[in-house]
Amino acid sequence: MDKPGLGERLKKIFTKSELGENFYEDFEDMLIEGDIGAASAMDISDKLRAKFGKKGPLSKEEISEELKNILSNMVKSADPAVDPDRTTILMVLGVNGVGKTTTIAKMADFYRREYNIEPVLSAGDTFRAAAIDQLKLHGERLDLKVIHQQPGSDPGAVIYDSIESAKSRGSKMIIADTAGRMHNKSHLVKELQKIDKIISSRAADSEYRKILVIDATTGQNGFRQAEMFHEAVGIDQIVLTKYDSSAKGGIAVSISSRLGLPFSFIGTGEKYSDLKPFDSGDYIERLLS
Ligand SMILES: Nc1nc2c(ncn2[C@@H]2O[C@H](COP(=O)(O)OP(=O)(O)OP(=O)(O)O)[C@@H](O)[C@H]2O)c(=O)[nH]1
Ligand SMILES: [Mg+2]
Repeated sequence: MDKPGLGERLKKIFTKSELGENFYEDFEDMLIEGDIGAASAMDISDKLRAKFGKKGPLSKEEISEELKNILSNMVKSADPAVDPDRTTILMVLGVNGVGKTTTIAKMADFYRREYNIEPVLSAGDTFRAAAIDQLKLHGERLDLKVIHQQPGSDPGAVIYDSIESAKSRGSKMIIADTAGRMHNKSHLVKELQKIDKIISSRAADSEYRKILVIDATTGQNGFRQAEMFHEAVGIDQIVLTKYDSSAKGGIAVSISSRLGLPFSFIGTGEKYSDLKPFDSGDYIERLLS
């Protein structure tokens, strides 16, 4: 945490400028530095201006309160709840290194604890041998079945097998890993669309969710990732990871408000228990602290 959070910065600009044009300029800069993105920063600043424009001078507390209101209308959360009587298929997507495999293990642990289901883990990232081994290791630690094939094999086939295996074992959940890296972007998109088609064809009676993992430390790059994956396959829910390692983390604001995508979980560490259902109130509190 090398930089102060938004709350600290707000304090600074509040003591620096009167509530005039300068204030709003500094305010927008502050939001942008907090990874909220230029478009959303302007949007927030316009709303604040519309509320307080001619009034002034205001206290930091008043601004903070209104900022919380504005943000809570921009950041959407999705309930991660599942129906334990119906099969749920979670396809986990995201660029390399964002925390997909770790999040899969954490979600498996969460659903077992909360819903008493035994998820089948699917090693659909066949691009690297290490990715398969990593998921197998989590499976051993959690004592969960991991369906895998050789590195380089067809991820669609691995996930198909996983769905069949879950069916025969009576498991109500499949959580599938996917590769975040391919030879190039169009390869990746094509591959994901192919997997999506296979799952869709097997998911008639199931709840099928496409879960995108976004790393809170990657800044506005995260917005472009969300746009790319959403365009490729249509994202249902997002998990924000590494919120513990980011003093900024405003990325959820622009993704949620501009793409309309909700967040279902937030990751705050490397342990299995460091994953909580996303609470937009908590997220905003922390963002402004
Ligand atoms: N601090 C922190 N670290 C995390 C969190 N989630 C994941 N990590 C760490 O981030 C690193 C990458 O995680 P992985 O799960 O391997 O990421 P991935 O997206 O599967 O990566 P690839 O398979 O290489 O594409 C690991 O060292 C994880 O322990 C989190 O919420 N907080
Ligand atoms: Mg991985």
